[in-house]
Amino acid sequence: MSTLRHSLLAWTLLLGFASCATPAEPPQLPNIVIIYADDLGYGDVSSYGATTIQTPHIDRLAADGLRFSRAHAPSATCTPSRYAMLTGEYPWRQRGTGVARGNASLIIDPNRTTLADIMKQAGYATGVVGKWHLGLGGPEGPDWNGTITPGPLELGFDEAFLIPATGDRVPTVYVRDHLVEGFDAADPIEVSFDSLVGSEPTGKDRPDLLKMHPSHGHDMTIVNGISRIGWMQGGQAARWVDEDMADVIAGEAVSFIERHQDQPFFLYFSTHDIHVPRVAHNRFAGKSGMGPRGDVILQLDWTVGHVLDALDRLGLSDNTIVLFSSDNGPVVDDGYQDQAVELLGNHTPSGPLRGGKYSAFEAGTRVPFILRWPNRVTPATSSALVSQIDLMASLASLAVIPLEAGVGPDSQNLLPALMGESPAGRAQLVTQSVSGTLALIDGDWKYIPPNDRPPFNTLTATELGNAPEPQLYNLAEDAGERANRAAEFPERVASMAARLASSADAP
Ligand code: NG6
Ligand code: CA
Repeated sequence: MSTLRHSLLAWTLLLGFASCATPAEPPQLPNIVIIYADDLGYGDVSSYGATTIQTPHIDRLAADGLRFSRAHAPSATCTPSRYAMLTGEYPWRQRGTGVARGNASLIIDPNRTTLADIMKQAGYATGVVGKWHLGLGGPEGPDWNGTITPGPLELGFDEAFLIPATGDRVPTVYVRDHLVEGFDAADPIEVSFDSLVGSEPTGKDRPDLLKMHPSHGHDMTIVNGISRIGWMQGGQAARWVDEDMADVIAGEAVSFIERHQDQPFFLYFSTHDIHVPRVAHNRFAGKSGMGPRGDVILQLDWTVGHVLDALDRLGLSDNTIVLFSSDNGPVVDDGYQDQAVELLGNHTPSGPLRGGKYSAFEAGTRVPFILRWPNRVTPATSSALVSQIDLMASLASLAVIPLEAGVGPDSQNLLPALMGESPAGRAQLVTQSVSGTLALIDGDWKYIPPNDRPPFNTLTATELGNAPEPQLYNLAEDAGERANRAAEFPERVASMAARLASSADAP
């Protein structure tokens, strides 16, 4: 409460100085809705150049807001990107921030100040809906049959409705606040990522029971005709139906907005789409002509439209920041035979960029990023270099909440860039690939240090960006990272290598 008063006082003082008058009321802080898509590539939406698929609702955001061409997820996979966005700390500074198992413990220390804590301090109602994938529970992991804590409610969120890990990982149940939604004590849930539990069929043994077959991995317990990563038994009544998931979580997101429409609210709405398994509702199945991957892009676009319509209906659009982005770049075959490769046609999920999900090349982390706030932000495009890791310091600045020392150590206040008031973003940014390769972007230049890790993942057909020699690209001339300039610019290579090494040592 005292921090809330502090924030309001700061606003009053700020406005008093700015207008030389004493405003009766501080202006109401904008609501904030982050719509965080999963595995959506730079080239997967029509406002970023896709032509074979149309995303009119996402495009509506872009037309009415700021569309960034050089915005990055912190990492090329989900868990580390989300860790960094919520903590403002580069994920590679902390062990255990790689892709989390479905029964992982909470990987963010509840004593840390998170983005949600900052928003709460500023007086916001805070909620998270959708994919979590940051682990749940203490060191022994989540108690699916009891109180699941700590989790988002211990990290500054007032409310949570979660897909605990991913759609392709067990347990295939939703968690509301501290409990499995629809839990029945007579049918307890058991989960393992080490060995079979219970007697339910697996994709490995009973492929005849599958409606979607794995292409690699994903051959354990079958739920809703789809085999998953990990084994589970029990919780039958609580299990989700993949086809209904977009409707369920979009409904939860709108419900949160409706219930908090009279106060500033902060909603982190994290979609399952377009992650595997790609199982669209009947309204979208077969509609894209590109198979399930295209269909779930249409479903994601509907989801965005559903939220925007709710804001319009409630009269909230003008003073709500809607930020749309993705947790990492695109992948076509991510482990299920869903015809994504066969039906891709001319569509290029990574747009003009090289690589994809998992990669150190640009398409691993450079993602769509659109910010709409009609009351303040003039529609435009921006080429400022920004990262989702910067939301913490930037939104803290917007809400006039000072960050204490050590909080959000890698987050930079880029509010002027995010508001379209300055063309300048970060001077430099470190990105992370699934292999752990760190790359440094400095202005127009990108440096990937030499390493012996695999250059290519044959299962996902991804160029991982690893090479035994140093790589240096000029992104302004060569966004597709084709011409390695390292031999021409040895001094730049040496200086970027030194800076990358020192940033890896200390914040
Ligand atoms: C990989 C999975 C992939 C996906 C990824 C995490 C296999 C063979 N592949 O291990 O399907 O789940 O993890 O994706 O199991 S993320 O977007 O949540 O980071
Ligand atoms: Ca992802």
